[in-house]
Amino acid sequence: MPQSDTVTVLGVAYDASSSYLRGAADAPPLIRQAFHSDSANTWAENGLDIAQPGLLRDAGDLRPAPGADAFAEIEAAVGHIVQAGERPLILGGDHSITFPIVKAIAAQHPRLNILHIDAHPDLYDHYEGDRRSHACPFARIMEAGLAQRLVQIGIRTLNAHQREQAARFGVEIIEMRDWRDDLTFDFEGPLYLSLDMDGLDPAFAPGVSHLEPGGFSTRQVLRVIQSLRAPLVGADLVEFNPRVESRLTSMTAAKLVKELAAALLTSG
Ligand SMILES: [Mn+2]
Repeated sequence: MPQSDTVTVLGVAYDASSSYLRGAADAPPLIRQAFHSDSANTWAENGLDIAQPGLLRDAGDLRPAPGADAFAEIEAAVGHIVQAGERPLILGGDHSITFPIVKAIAAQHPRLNILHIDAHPDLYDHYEGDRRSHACPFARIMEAGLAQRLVQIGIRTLNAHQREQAARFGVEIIEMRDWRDDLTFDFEGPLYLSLDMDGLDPAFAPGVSHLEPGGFSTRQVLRVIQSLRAPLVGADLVEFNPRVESRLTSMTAAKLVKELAAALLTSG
């Protein structure tokens, strides 16, 4: 049974901090379309129909205007959701948006933990001179002291710089090559989950800008989401790039959104 307030879905149509390919800004409407597709139903695997009235609220898409301070707009929009006592489920957009999202959530939850699923640690101090790049959000989050713990899983692209950054910030990384399916995660206090679609293997989610083989199956990610043991206060799903592939990846993203919503509604 639901134990928390409403989950609010907000799309963030922003991909200007992508370092390689644009297109992630096109993702939110396609995820919604897949979610509402007649090919599937709205029941999560735990038996909760998340389309029941009152559980999900759709706040539409935020589409920062060129030249606007996109990060300030994102932080303000997520702040409104959190201050209303609702739990944000953000559909990206490139991964740079996680910094302003987490800023807004940490303002309400100062002892925040983060579980980050990704092929990449996104810990660059800057990427090609850009400190707001989608390769940097977790460096910004840790520098700002927004998380008491950051645990990263699915990682398979560490280089020397990012290993140094992880050591500097005390990031707990479980590299993909060390993954075991019986791992579980316990957190003291509120939890935020950031899900980069390229954490999955490209066989399961080919519609991403940075195809990185050797990742999770959809079922492995579902199991992580379904076995969280902490109060989940927010989540994002980012980096789906429909210009690379959309038919399979939009359905995979919609399935993950459904399970994330169920976890937000029922976790601790
Ligand atoms: Mn990534």
